[in-house]
Amino acid sequence: GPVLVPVLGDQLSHSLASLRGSEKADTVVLMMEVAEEATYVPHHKQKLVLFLSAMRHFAAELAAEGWRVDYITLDDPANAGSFTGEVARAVERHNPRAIRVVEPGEWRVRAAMEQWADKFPCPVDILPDDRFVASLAEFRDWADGRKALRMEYFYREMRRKTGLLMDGGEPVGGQWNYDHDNREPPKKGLKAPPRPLFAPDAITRDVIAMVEARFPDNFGNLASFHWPVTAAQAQTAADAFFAERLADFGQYQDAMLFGQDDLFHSMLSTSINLGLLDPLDLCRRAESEYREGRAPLNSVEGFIRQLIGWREYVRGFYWLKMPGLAQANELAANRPLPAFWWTGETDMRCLADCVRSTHDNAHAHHIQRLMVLGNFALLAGIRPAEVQEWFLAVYADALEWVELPNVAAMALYADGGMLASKPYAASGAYIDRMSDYCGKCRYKVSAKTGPDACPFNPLYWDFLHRNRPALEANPRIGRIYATWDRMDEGKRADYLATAETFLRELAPANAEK
Ligand code: FAD
Ligand code: DLZ
Ligand code: SF4
Repeated sequence: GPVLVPVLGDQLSHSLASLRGSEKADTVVLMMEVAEEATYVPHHKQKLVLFLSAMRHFAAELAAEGWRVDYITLDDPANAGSFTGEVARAVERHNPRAIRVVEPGEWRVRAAMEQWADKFPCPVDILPDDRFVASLAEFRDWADGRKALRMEYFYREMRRKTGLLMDGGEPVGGQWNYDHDNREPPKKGLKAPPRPLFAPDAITRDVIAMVEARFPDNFGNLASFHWPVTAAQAQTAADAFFAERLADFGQYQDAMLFGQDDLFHSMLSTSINLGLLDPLDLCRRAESEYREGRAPLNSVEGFIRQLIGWREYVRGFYWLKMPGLAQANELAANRPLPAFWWTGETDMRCLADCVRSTHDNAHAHHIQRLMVLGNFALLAGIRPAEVQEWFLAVYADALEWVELPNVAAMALYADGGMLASKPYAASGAYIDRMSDYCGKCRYKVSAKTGPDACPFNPLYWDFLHRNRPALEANPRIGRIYATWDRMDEGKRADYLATAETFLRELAPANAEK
């Protein structure tokens, strides 16, 4: 029989290792829409449409190139409902002499895939996913014997390996990292150019109808679906980013403005994570924007660092720390996820705007995820497992390998500081400095305690007080306790009482999705 090549929903790259090593005449490409992937978390409707539509477009492209594609739709009455079940059916149909597949992005799927060799009568070859700069073995070697795994040092290795922004052995401009230039508050009246939107074509409209029919109660809005679903559309999106937004990307990377959901971000994460864009190619293009004088070094270095630094690093971290990372809860946080994370019904204007953007776009930008949503969950002590599930469900770019390290380790400090040297905890002043959220908020960011106080203010101190045994010894945070200890006792009691009142009144989400 032929070689069976299963291609998963985040493997939509024509250069995929399993396709590169195969002969068209001798191969059946298997693509599977399965209930298990559609329901393992309650995905945002746009995320469901994005994956399924992009899969259908990719299958059509492969067929047009002459590949034999066996495509199973979600509403096929014979659908077995899981990758393993569908591969079993395909083995019956095609009697393959071998199965060749690229390793999956998620641990859950890897565990299932490792059973295939025993289940099926033919050999199963699981190939490394070489769409990353660092192999998993390379990351393990780098991590081996290190006490803390700081992204910055790994990033320098990736700069040397790729030669990106290098002048010989030295970093361009003399420094590795220009992040200190990338923390500008937004200027009054700042407005980013709009990004290209991709209207749903017939394939996407079919998927939209299917998702509305099968998942009517999932979170999210489909009227505003306009993600790129093909490599060509993703290139158009990338072109627009390089031409119109890269130059300001660095400066306003941490800025937040009410109702401006994209600002100067690339909005390319969905396309990169699905495999429609090659991250290394994007980095080379960004570098040439710098070399040709069209974008400043801080923007270009920042963009490249997100891709060959953070993105590569969190992937290595995920595979190093799984399966424990999914259960990690170093700070023993035990509060249920609040209902407003789904409804957006809160007087906290920053959070309401972030939940609204998440609902409307299946996207929020990094600082909204980290310093508004993540910071709130950290300070309020929300259960990591519930926060993780929410992030995995609601963002169109969420695959567990990238979501989990960002949520558990970066935002919630649930790993106890392997990734971050201290918790990203901040009071309302940080959000006020970096955004225009606070002016029209029903809470006062300058009020520290009492019913009008910005909840981030008392929650900040409540968090530090509650977690003192775990955090006091941290040299980067210990001195904050000196400030706390110097406050008079009445003030400290007011902080704790204000936090307690706020937390008591937080309605939990229960089973509501
Ligand atoms: P840009 O700001 O334009 O950045 C460029 C690219 O760099 C992104 O497309 C992305 O591929 C990469 N990148 C940037 N930051 C990170 C990071 N911290 N980790 C990995 N890659 C990064 N990113 C995801 O792709 N999927 C997730 O599920 C996800 N969950 C997150 C959860 C939390 C709590 C936090 C703090 C961050 C999360 N991120 C996640 C990282 C980051 O927020 C998104 O990649 C980014 O907002 C995507 O928008 P963009 O393409 O406009 O990014
Ligand atoms: C996210 C997702 C969804 C919603 N549906 C599918 C699907 O039906 N078929 C598929 O191949 N992939 C889907 N995906 C992406 C997978 O969850 C992703 O490829 C794996 O989790 C990676 O290990
Ligand atoms: Fe958010 Fe506090 Fe500002 Fe309101 S005052 S927008 S709750 S940071």
